[in-house]
Amino acid sequence: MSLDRAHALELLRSMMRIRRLEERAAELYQAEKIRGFLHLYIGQEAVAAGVIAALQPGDPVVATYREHGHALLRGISADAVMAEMFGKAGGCSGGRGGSMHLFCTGARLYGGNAIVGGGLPIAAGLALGDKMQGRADVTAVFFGEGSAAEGTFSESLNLAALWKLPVLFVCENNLYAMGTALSRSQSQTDVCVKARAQGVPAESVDGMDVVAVEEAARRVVARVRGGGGPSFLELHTYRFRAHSMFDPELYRPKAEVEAWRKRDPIVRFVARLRDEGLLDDETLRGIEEGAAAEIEAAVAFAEESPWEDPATLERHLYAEPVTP
Ligand SMILES: Cc1ncc(C[n+]2csc(CCOP(=O)(O)OP(=O)(O)O)c2C)c(N)n1
Repeated sequence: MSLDRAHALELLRSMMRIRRLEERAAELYQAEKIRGFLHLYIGQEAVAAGVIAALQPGDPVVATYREHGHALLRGISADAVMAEMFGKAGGCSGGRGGSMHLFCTGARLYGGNAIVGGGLPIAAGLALGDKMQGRADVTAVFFGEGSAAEGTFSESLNLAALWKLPVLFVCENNLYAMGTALSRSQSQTDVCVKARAQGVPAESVDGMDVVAVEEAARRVVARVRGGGGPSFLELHTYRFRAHSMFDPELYRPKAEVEAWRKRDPIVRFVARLRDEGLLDDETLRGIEEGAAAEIEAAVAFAEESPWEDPATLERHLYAEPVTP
């Protein structure tokens, strides 16, 4: 397929913004500026970039704890994402959520969810709400293959299929759930078979190829938006870094990591764009520098953002009193 240059560069820019954000987050974690848990997305950028490019700006997005990139591409500013990772008041969740709980109803990003499989019923609920209120939105929910072992997986797919809910299920299959390969925890290792068993049409795509991801997502999103009921995409991808910053990575061979690194979605896309004469050195440098400047500004914003006031610590724990 021939690529539209402006759009292709936008996809590249999306992936590079995520990569830069994540690389800086890793450094800031080592520097103890970001505390708690931190799960990096490096290697998987083509999935968020390709799928979100196929959505409308108002479509709800639900993600897991590996969601910094999804939040950024859904329109939450790098400032608000970074400040949230710092636990500062300027963060998109007011500093109360941290890395795993980026949230913004204005952008229709409904998490950032720490519970494996926890986003699936939230997505079904959002889609039910949209359908009942006559909105033509498509909810995209991103989750790992580890979620396919959870009860919420079959429950949510079942209801979505039964009620023809407008949900796009996006399984980011990076082969490991923490240190557990799929075949060690699930008798059925083909997640598409599991999805089809619940009546949801499913297909597998190369998740390291942003163009293939976007093409597949556009096709199925159109069907979902047209009232065809839910769809399921399995994206074969890989995280180049550890599960979280605490993971010694004893469960996978270094050669495997190296083999997947050769399929880096950014390096691969840059090579393709060069081959097709769509990218020159200067444009590439411009995109890299733009991403770096955006993230540096976000770090400065997070540094300067105040801590939340301890006097308000109980806010959001209890319902605010309603005066009649
Ligand atoms: C219900 C539940 N069980 C266990 C955990 C601990 N846990 C955190 S991440 C994770 C692995 C999830 O793997 P996967 O869904 O494949 O996503 P990935 O981390 O690969 O993106 C587990 C078991 C949890 N957070 N929630």
